[in-house]
Parts: sequence; C-alpha cells; structure tokens
Amino acid sequence: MTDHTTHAAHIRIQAMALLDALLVLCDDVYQGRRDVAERQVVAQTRAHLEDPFLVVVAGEFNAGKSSLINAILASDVMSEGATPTTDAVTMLRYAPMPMALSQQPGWVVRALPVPLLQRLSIVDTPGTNAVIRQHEVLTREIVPRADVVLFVTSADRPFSETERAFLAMLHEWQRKVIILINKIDLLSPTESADVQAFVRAQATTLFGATPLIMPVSARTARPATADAYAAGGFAPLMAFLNERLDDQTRLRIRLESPLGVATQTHAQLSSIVTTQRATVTDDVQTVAYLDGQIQQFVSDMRRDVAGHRAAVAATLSHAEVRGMQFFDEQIRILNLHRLLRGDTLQQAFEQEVAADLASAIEAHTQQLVDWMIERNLQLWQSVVEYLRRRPLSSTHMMMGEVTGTFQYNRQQLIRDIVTQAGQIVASYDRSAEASHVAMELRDAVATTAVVQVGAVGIGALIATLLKGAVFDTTGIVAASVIAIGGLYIIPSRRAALKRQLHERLSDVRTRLMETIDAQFDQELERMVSRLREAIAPYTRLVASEVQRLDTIDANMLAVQHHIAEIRADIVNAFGEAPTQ
Ligand SMILES: Nc1nc2c(ncn2[C@@H]2O[C@H](COP(=O)(O)OP(=O)(O)O)[C@@H](O)[C@H]2O)c(=O)[nH]1
Ligand SMILES: [Mg+2]
Repeated sequence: MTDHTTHAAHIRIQAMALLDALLVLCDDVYQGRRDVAERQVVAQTRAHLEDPFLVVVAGEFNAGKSSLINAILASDVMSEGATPTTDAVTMLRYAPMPMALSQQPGWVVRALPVPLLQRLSIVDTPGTNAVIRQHEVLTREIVPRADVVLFVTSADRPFSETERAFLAMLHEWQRKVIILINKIDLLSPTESADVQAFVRAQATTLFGATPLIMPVSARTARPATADAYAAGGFAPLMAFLNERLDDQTRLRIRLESPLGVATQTHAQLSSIVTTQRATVTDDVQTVAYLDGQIQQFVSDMRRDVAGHRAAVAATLSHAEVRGMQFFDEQIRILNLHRLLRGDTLQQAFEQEVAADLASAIEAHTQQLVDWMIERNLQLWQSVVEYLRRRPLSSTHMMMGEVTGTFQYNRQQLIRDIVTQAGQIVASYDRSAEASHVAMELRDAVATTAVVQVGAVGIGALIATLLKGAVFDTTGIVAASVIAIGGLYIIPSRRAALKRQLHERLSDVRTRLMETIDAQFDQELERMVSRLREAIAPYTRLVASEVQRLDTIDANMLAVQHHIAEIRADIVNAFGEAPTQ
C-alpha cells in the first residue's frame, strides 16, 4: 500500500509534466489560440489531477440515472421524474452531515453521510441528448475527469444512435465504461434476454471488447435492502462499487485516467499537424519551384552570355585584321610622304579602324543589355503566372477551418506577392530599365574600348613610332638617308606596329571581357536578388512553418514516449491491467 502510494505520487508528477507538455503542444499547434477544445480538456484534467475518484453516471434524459443513484445511496438526494430538474451537473461527495457544499454555474456539489462516498464521488449528469451546451460541458469538463462511467440505457429503447455516439466518444477517451440496462422490470424474461444480447453485440462492436453489461431495475432496487438489490439486479453493481473498486484499483484507474486524455488529445493534435504539414509541403514545393526557376535563369544566362561575349571578341578580331591591313597598305616606302607626316596617318587610323571598333562594341553591348532586360522580364512573368495559377487544394480549405491564422497569413502573403510582382511586370519599362543597365554596363565597356583603342592608344603610338623611325636625331633630312634607312627601318617599324597593335588589342580584349563579366555578374545578381526580395516574405514564412512543424513533430514524439513510459510505470507498480 505504502509502496503503491509512493509509486502513485511519482506517477502523478509524471502525469502532470505530461499534461504540461501537451498544453505547450496545443499552443504550438494552434499558434497560441486558447479557446480550443483540446486545450480546455487538458487544462481541466491537469487541474483535477488530485481530485477524488469520480464515478460519472451518464445516459439520455429519463433513462433512470437519478433513480439509479438514489437506489445506490439509499437516499432521495436526486429528484427523479419527467421534469428535467437536473439540468445542472450534480457531484455527490461524503460529509458526516448532509449539505450543499458549493454552487457554480451548471454545477451543484452536495455532501451526504453515505460510507460509499468516502471512497468515490458520484456525478449525476443531465441527459446526453439535452441541449448542446450541456453536452459540451459534459464532454469537455466531466468526461475527461471521469474515472468510471456508469452508462445508463433504458431497456425500452436501448442503444439509440445518440447513445452510440456518446459511447464512441467515451471509448476514444479510453474511459472505463459499465453499461447498465435500466428498467429491465418493464421487460419479460425473453425480451430481457433479447435486449441484453442486442446491447452486448452493439457494445462489443463499438469497444472492440465486451464491457461490463448489467441489466438492472433502479425502481425495484430502490428500497436498498439486500433483497431489493438482488431483485433489481444490483448485486453485481454494488459488488463492483464496493469490492472491485478497492483502494488499489481506484488508484490505478485514477492514474490511468489522464493518460486516456493525453492519448486522445495527442491523436487529435496529430491529425491537425498532418493537415498543416500537407499545406506546408505544398508551399515548400512552391518555394522549391521558384528557387529552381531562379537557378535555371542564372545558369541559362551564364550559358547564353557566351554568345554576346564572342560577338564583342569577334569585333576586336576584325579590328585587328583591319589594323594589320592598314599598316600593310600605309607603312610602305612608297608612302614616304605620308609617313613623314605621322599625324595624318594617325587620323586615318583612328577613322578607319578605331572609330568603327568603338561603335561596333557599343552596338554589341546594347544588344547584351537588351537581352538581359528581356530575359529578366520573362522570369518575372513566369513567376507571376505560376503563383496565379497555383491551385488551392482541398487541404487548404480544411486548414482555413482548423487553424485560421496560419491559413490567412499565407493566403494573404501569396496574394500580396502576386499583386506586387504583377504590378512590376505590368509597369515594366524596358527603356528605363535599359538606360539604367546601360549606364552601368555599356558605359563601362565602351569606355574601356574607346580609351584603349582610340586616340590615346594606337593612334598616338603610330605617331611616336614613325617619328623615331623616319627622322634622324639631327633633324636634317637627307634623301639618301631616307632612302637607305627606309629600306631597312620601315618594314621593321611596320612589324613593330603590328605587334603593338596585336598586344594592345589582346590587352583590350582581356580588359573588355573582364568588364563585361564583372558587369554581367553584378547585373544578374541585382536581377535575381530583386526577385528573391519580392518573394522573401513568403519564403521566410514557409521556412519558419517548416521549422515550427519539425519542432512540433519532435515534441509529439516525446509526448508519445512519455505516455508509454507512464503506462509502463503503472504496470510496474500495479501489475498488468485486469481485462475487465
Ligand atoms: N419502470 C421503471 N421506471 C424507472 C426505473 N428507473 C427510473 N424509472 C422512471 O424513469 C423516469 C426517469 O427517471 P430519472 O431517474 O429521473 O431519469 P434520469 O432523467 O435519467 O435521471 C422516472 O419516472 C422514474 O420513475 C426502473 O428501473 N423501472
Ligand atoms: Mg435525472
């Protein structure tokens, strides 16, 4: 006994921790909403964990619940009859003198000097088919607290549809149920046997096992003598209340009660989490799809920019070919007069080679800019299209009912994003966009090219190289010297110029490609991050939802283990559960 008490104290603390964990889970699953049934049930159970053993008498109006209690207690404490006076829940407890202990709305507590009540409290309830409000009180407040439910059905209308529903709920809550077929005195022995067989079959199907079923007559048993009890079929009922529900059994049932509540609540929360998970999985897929689109965009752009790079490179190659031809044609001994005037040659070079190159590069750069802008617009359009067409599955509809806030938030978010992105697409101004990008990209590219190839570059070089080649140090020009020098010097200067041109253009090519790459990367990055920013509120919500559900899953599992642990503790302390 002492051993059991010690165990029980330990188990009760465990149960308290379990119910606390369940309360946290309720808040997590319902995102802080307090008015949910599961939470109230768990809170009730938690609050009444230390309460005395509770035998709840339940059943439809007029089944004979109050009469049954009166017969059990040999008292007229409950009023009987057709007047539905017991629309309040009445708890009967022990006291040496009869008294009404307290009264809160819908609850009456009365004390009687009946020895049985020292061991257990009895609760009389209004019928389960009474008004909805009472039904709710019954299911939320009383059923979770009931250790044993005496379910009274009337022999003249046994096992109605509402009774079946109520019993099914008791079964879900894992309550210990005894079915009393009352008013058996109204039936002949054959009828009585038929009704019992019927109730047994129905109950067995419902519970998956046959519960205790007792045919009784509260009216016959009311004198509350041994003979009256025997005649009214009360012998097994009284034996059950007085002997079967001994200290140890009651303690055990009392400890198991919160586990039934916990198991049921866990199951209810699980199904809600499953629904939430389904919606979030949809969202996760959407986010993954959008992410995939963006990545695809980046890799497509990187692949396709090669063509634009190549076009610019080809322009430089053409310029080099043209430059080489220019030198071959112009830097010859026969062209000596022109060579002597290096500045005209420089002008000619700039006009025929450099100027054209600069404008060709600029044209290609403009194409590159236009292409990027067009592709960017296409990306936005496809994203908006996808989000608009995104179907709302039936799980979304369900979610709306189950957890309003979450659903509302994400629906609103997606709507906002579609609206914003839609506006960006609708008001997309190609030329404004182009002028922005062009300022960044085209100018950088063009400047590099013009400065390197233009006036400051090769043109100036020509003048310097030719001066050094043709004029001697004294500045006196002798025809013979020119003639002889030209023979040797001019071809070598031409070769030097060609080499220089090649080197300069290679250098330009390198710098140009670097500039294009850097500017392209920067612009691509800007485009992508702009789109990512637009969908960021949604992506963030989905990420945090996934995290929330992962945490809940872990906690759900912990609660499940905790329930199993406490059950094992109970078996350890009290042995295997009795079958009946
Ligand atoms: N024939 C018969 N009538 C009963 C029996 N028990 C209760 N009644 C009657 O059934 C009616 C309803 O009983 P009551 O205890 O008020 O039912 P409750 O609404 O479930 O509390 C009353 O008129 C009782 O006299 C019984 O065992 N046999
Ligand atoms: Mg009654």
